[in-house]
Amino acid sequence: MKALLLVDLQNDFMPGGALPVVDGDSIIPLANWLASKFPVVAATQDWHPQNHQSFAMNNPGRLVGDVINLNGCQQVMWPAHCVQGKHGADFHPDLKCDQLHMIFKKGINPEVDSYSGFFDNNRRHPTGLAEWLKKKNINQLYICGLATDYCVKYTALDAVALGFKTWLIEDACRGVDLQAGDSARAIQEMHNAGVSIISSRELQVSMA
Ligand code: VGL
Ligand code: ZN
Repeated sequence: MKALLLVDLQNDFMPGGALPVVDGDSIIPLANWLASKFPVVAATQDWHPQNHQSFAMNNPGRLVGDVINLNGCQQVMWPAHCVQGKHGADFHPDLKCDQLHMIFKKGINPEVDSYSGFFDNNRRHPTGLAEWLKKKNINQLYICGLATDYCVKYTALDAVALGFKTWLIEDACRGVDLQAGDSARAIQEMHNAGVSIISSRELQVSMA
């Protein structure tokens, strides 16, 4: 059984948002089309409390882009983003949320970030996504969304590690690219770990 996972299609990751991904909004129509083609569709939602320790503003003296040690994890300092209940944490207004069967919130613990849709970065706390997919007999997972080099990457790496046959729908993702080339390197890393990289066109052909 196949499922589609839409990663973090939220206002703050769109142009004009707090942590904007270039062209992030351009994948929304594709995400809506993909969601209409899959029998099972889930989404992740970055969902931080105001005092989240991944925010530079909560670490005096730290600037956005700095890397700190946060409770044993390497942590990039981000602008405050996806704060629970705020507009920035909402899904893009054009995303057809009626096509989502389940939403998994992550990054709720202020002391640890959660890039992956499956676990906190310290891998101690599952979000429930793996259980939910297994209960639905999903063994093939197609992933797209934002951002290629962070939440999409870690979600895909966890998916293969958990035994799902995993695809990255490459043209339905966009990256942050703090360093030039980060997204391309992330895709290579996913490929090396066993994630199949496909385009939405190839997927469309294979589904026809
Ligand atoms: C993300 C940085 C911080 C993402 C979330 O969705 O890729 N990146 N929080
Ligand atoms: Zn975040």
